[in-house]
Amino acid sequence: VEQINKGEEDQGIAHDKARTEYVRKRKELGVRHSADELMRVQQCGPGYKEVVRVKPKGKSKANTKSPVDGADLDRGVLGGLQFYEQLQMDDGHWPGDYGGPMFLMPGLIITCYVTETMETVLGPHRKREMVRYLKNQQNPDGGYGLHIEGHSTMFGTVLTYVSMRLLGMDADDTECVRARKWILIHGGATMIPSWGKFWLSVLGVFEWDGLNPVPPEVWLLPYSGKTGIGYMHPGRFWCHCRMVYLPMSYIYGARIVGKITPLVKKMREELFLNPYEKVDWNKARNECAKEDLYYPHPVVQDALWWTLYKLENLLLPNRPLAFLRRKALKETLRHITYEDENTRYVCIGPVNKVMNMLCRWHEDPKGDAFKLHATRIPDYLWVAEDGMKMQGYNGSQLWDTTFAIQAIFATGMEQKVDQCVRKAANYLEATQVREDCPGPLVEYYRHISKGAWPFSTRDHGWPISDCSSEGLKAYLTMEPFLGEFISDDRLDDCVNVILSYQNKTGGWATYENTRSFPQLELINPAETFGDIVIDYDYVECSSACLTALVAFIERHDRKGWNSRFHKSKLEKVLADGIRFIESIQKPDGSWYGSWGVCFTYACWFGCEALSACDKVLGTDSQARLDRAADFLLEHQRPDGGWGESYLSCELKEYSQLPEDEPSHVVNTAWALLALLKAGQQHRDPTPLHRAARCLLNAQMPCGDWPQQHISGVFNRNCMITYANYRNIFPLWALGEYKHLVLSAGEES
Ligand code: LAN
Repeated sequence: VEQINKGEEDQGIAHDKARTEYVRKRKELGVRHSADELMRVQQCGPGYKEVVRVKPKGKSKANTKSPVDGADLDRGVLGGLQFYEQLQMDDGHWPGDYGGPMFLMPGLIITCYVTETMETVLGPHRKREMVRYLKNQQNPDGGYGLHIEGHSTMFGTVLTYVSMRLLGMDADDTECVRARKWILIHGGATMIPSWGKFWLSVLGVFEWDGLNPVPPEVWLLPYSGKTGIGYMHPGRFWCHCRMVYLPMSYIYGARIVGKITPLVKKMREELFLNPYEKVDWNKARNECAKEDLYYPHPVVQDALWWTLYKLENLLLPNRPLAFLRRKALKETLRHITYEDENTRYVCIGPVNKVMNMLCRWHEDPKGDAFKLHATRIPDYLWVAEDGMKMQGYNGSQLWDTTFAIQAIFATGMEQKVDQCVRKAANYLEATQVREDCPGPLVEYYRHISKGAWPFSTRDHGWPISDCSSEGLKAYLTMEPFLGEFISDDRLDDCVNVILSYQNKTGGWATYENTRSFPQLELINPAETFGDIVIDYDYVECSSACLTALVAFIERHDRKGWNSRFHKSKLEKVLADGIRFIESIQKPDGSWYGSWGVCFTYACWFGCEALSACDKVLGTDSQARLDRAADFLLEHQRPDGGWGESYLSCELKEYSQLPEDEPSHVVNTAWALLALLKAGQQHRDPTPLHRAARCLLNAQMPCGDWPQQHISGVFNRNCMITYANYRNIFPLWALGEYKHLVLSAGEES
């Protein structure tokens, strides 16, 4: 026992040390914020005017105590609406850049290279734009980050280097020389994290021996919770983790490697400190650059990999357990095929998309599956002013549309953009998932989907708790204006999905219920990501579900109850849910956000949930709301806005943007929305006036708002762009401000 305790203590200390070192390094490197110009408006609708951001002339001062002038406010809101209306697509959604991560496109490029489809799948024009993007994203020190705003990492730099070479750049091109220098100074490519080792092995510039095992045999383990081991079955993992390790284990198990071309041989010489033949692959298995280390492996994990590494010898062709490997490859391919067919070859995300494509090529290079995969590559590509990138998903279409709808109605000017509203309704209606995946669902570890809304498109179709909820809320917001256009039955289906998602804790996770224990995080092999192994409860998801149920109850109360679900049942769900939200409110009144930057985002969700449940259940939440408001007010900036750095997400403490930068319109809007929900207008409206003024001051003459720092995040450490947020949230917040503050003023 003493030994175990000591082991855990050492492990804890090692972890803490690595973290401290990481934080120190982070600060020392300074934060590189990509220039506004690089991130500027991507969407050009008819009438879009390029407007240079100049310091606004004669704008009103942030520090006056008076409310914003009503006419100014109306002008800003209407201008914002009319601008945003122009960006809408005919099918009713708003397209937008969903880039940010830098580790995605290399997977695509390597897959195309290995499958010899660089010219057919990508072609000269895309390749040229991809080169432009990679050149644009280089950090001043020559390296590349995990995401566009991040400090240089081995993961970003090596994968980008390899991509540039595969896209046709010469080793002597300036960008390559500088990137290579960064790599060699920081220890060479053996220091790349495990996901990078994986891609390099596929390409043939790394040896599979230098990678910790990803055995497909784990898919043959029993799933049942009755056997303790069942809780480690990958079917219990967070779906993104599961769907990445699924094809990864197939590719690892089958040891897929592309042709060793002259270019590959050159890269073997370019990336390492030693000659390739002299690299110590066994040592390389556990190496990782400290710039990349967000989640250092606990000792137990290294022990586990060591054991599996030894076992691997028995599983290779012509060894005693080769039959097991064959069986496991067959089983994983069955699941890969299921995922392909049930997402119409879009796949759940950009990582498994290209890995699945590689697996299906390996299965049959001339087969239909591989061709169908190739046709859905463009779904992930986006060309912007900085070049062509691979997005973090096949887009955020449905998600943005639900928020856009709620924002438009918050302004009270929906009649002025009538056509736009109707088109958005059309997208919402068309995107609801109408059927479950083919059964038996448990055999494929899938949750129900019937009635849910996905994050992007109906073809993608994976159901998500908060997308379903925001979809339902958007519908209920529009119904009084447009009349019924989704049947009661379909709304009930959606509620059914939402209820099915509630965990025993009372909270809600993302795509599925939580299926195992947080201790499973000990075997998270991805050094760059935190909390990826199981699906956890989140304040964002829980709040969206609660507020959707409240809106649903209110609708039926208004129209006469006509639902499969009893009100009392829903109230019980709300009571459990709000207790969960309360339980994760921090002592300082805030919540930590997992999918947006960060405390401002989460406080908005927290306050929405408390205030909505208070209305229905009388939970007496005012003291909690006041605490959340106090937290936000503490971080209001001199210009009246909020500017939260993405470092909040990594460090889990509120981090301000540098003082000399203007506040961020999206953070400001979230904070303003949260404060309004918390009832700040009844305590002291001055901070609200200042925030509203800050938003109006930042608006550009064409009605757009500037694209500032990146607003989205996943897995604690990687950032992702939500281009639509800069339009949606200022409109929403100004709309609510107008109703709650100005009308209150008029009444009094
Ligand atoms: C998303 C995008 C949407 C997001 C919200 C709906 C906003 C959130 O409230 C719940 C989580 C979810 C669904 C989410 C989870 C993680 C995703 C899928 C992403 C951020 C988009 C990209 C990211 C995915 C994991 C990226 C691929 C990288 C891996 C490490 C597999």
